[in-house]
Amino acid sequence: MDIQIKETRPIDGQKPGTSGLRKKTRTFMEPHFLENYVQATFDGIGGIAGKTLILGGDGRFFNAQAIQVILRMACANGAARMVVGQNGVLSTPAASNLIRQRGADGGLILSASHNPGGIDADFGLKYNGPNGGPASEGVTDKIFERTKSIDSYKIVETQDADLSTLGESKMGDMVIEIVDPVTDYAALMETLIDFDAIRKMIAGGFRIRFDAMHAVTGPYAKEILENRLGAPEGSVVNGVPSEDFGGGHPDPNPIWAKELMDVMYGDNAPDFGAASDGDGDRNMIVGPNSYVTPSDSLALLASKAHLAPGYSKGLAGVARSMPTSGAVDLVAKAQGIECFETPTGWKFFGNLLDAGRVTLCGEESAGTGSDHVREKDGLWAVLLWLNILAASGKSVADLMGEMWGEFGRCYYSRHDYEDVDAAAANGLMDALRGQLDDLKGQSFGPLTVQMADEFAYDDPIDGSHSARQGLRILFEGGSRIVFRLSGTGTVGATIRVYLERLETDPALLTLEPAAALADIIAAADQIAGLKQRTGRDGPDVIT
Ligand code: VG1
Ligand code: CO
Repeated sequence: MDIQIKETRPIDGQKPGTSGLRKKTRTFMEPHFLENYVQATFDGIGGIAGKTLILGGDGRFFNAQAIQVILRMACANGAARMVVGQNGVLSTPAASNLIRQRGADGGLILSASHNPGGIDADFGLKYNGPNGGPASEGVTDKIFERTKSIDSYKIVETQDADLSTLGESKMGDMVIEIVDPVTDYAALMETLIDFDAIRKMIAGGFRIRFDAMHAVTGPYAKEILENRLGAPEGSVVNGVPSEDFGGGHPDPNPIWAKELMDVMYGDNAPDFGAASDGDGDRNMIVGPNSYVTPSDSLALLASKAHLAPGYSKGLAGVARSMPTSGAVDLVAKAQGIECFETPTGWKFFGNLLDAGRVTLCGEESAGTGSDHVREKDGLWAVLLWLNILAASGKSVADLMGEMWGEFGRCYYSRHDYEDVDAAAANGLMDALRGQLDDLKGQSFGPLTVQMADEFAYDDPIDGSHSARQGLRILFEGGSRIVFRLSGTGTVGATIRVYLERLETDPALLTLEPAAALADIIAAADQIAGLKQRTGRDGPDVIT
């Protein structure tokens, strides 16, 4: 096969963020943009000659085209085998599972996750290592370094591979194996979750509504919830994936999954509602009239996971990202297990999971997962919830009420200021960083600052150090504000403000979060000058 060496030059802005490289789709489609990044990835991981890689994406616009380019480059770079989801589709957790199950050398996942899709929206690409998890910072740094010096890439000229027919074919010496995206993932779920118990609950009239948001989980949810667990057809809605997610924003939160929220807060609501994001790694859980915050969901799953067969021996430990609420810490303390606080992004959980120190982990941004893969996993969280509901016979609201009664309730909210001028956002963070040392002892309304710092993380397994992971302000009594800049956006800067307060008074466990957090919200503005520096009246998105 004719291997071509194409000349190229470094392209600015190919630094991977929280979860791989995310850019406007049109940027990814510019000459050499994708090719440069793919070659830099191959070079950054020490070449792919003789290796087996998993390849698939969330099916958004440009997915199939990009897969063809990656296959031709993988062939030119000497890969032995590429295992590709049928039609180029794999959910992120399913890709992670395949890497592990096949003992592959790694994988490439094409996704911009919860960001909208389409030619005028977003695209993304990331590399996951042999453990199935997102590349560590050490590896992404190498990839980024390579993007700055790259002068050529390798590609073969050949016709497009057939991505639709299951089975093996060849491109030069490289084997291309097309696999069903759902089969292995569904089989894995059956080993962890009590499908019989859920089937019985559903047969008894328990109603589910799963909103796939026109994204990748549609076929997974239909197979598992409808075909295997017997939920009536139509329990999965928006279940046909589309290249632009039906023109929507495949982000499972009360704002973007409003359709589901309206049903769950309406008359005759189903017993359980859930949604997932573009690439299937996030989840939203909502009972009739009771939305569960992701931080609370993590805590609930940690407290009841033993009800599912895959976790019947209990948990080794748990981990949460720093901005995630402390609810799970309280559960871990009660169980006498370790609880780790990591920077934002799933890559930081990998070492702890690999070392067997934690079984469950999660983030406030609707990501929950366990050691069954090395990504967060939306449908898995939904199934674990269903298992817990079936085994306990309780409702979502009952479970949450009991948990708050036992540990107190961590009122929690995240305020996002999106597409802020980058200089203004950096100015805000720099000014705040400069003030941190002086904040201690200062009062803002009824709140007095106990401690303020910039979060840094020393990985307890490999000792690597990650600096500048968010500014946090702790108040006496345990309330907290965290400020950080998003690392997944594609335009301007997004400032995230995370607000949290633990309430233990039994009479005050059912307040509106906005009311419960009012003093903290006011303090955040006073301390950081959010309104003044962003020129906004308030956040663009509150979750
Ligand atoms: C966001 C979330 C973070 C999550 C990341 C990837 O990152 O806050 O918790 O791990 O997205 O999730 P950031 O840097 O924008 O805050 V996904 O589902 O987009 O892969
Ligand atoms: Co995602």
